[in-house]
Amino acid sequence: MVDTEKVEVKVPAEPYEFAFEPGRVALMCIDFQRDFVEAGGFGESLGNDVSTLRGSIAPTRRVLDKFRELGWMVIHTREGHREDLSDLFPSKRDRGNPSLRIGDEGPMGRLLTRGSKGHDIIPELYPIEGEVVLDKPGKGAFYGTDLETILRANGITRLIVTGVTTEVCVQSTAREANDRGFDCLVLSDCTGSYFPEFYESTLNMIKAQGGIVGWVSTSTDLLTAVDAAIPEIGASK
Ligand code: C5J
Repeated sequence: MVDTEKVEVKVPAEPYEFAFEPGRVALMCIDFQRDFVEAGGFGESLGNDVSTLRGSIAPTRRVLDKFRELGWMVIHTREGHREDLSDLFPSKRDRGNPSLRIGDEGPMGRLLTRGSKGHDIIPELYPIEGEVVLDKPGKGAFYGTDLETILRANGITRLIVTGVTTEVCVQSTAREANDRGFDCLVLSDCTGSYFPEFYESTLNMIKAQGGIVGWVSTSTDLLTAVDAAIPEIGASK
């Protein structure tokens, strides 16, 4: 009988291997919302080409499926605001003087407003029962939420990070996690940006200086490492 706590999944990563124990890891799916990923949403209203994000969906789905199969923790986040916008700073609403602002009516309902179609998670990665769905008013998933409590209550110390956009909510969350003592592995093919140069720079920044913010790998390397560890994990189930 193998003790699951002693099983280690060893993922090839940069700047060096990222190892985790199954019971201490959670998958973060950050802001895979229609508002960022689909036409007619908040991202497009800011003038972005949202098609640049879509490549991250299928690899994330493969990782999500594996976490579901193994019963490992999954956390989905959604950036957005209360219907009365009482948690929306004027600076955030007005910045850039866009044609449509947060809370305004768009083709998928009110932009980045809880309860609207655009605020919800895309069907491809839609949460299932038992997965945490965390609504957040800011970019980082720790700001103004109970994420830290949830992670600590569940013994989680390491995060597998996916989501959009790389340099905004993904990076903010990885930095917040790092400052709180959580280790983050960002999967490069499971994140996307409207700006290719920001995508590259962000991943380089995260893994620079010996992993000053975290580690970077790919979904394939993660899944191969998990599958290599599965005979042991399976034996202990
Ligand atoms: C943005 C996010 N880009 N989820 N939010 O405003 O990255």
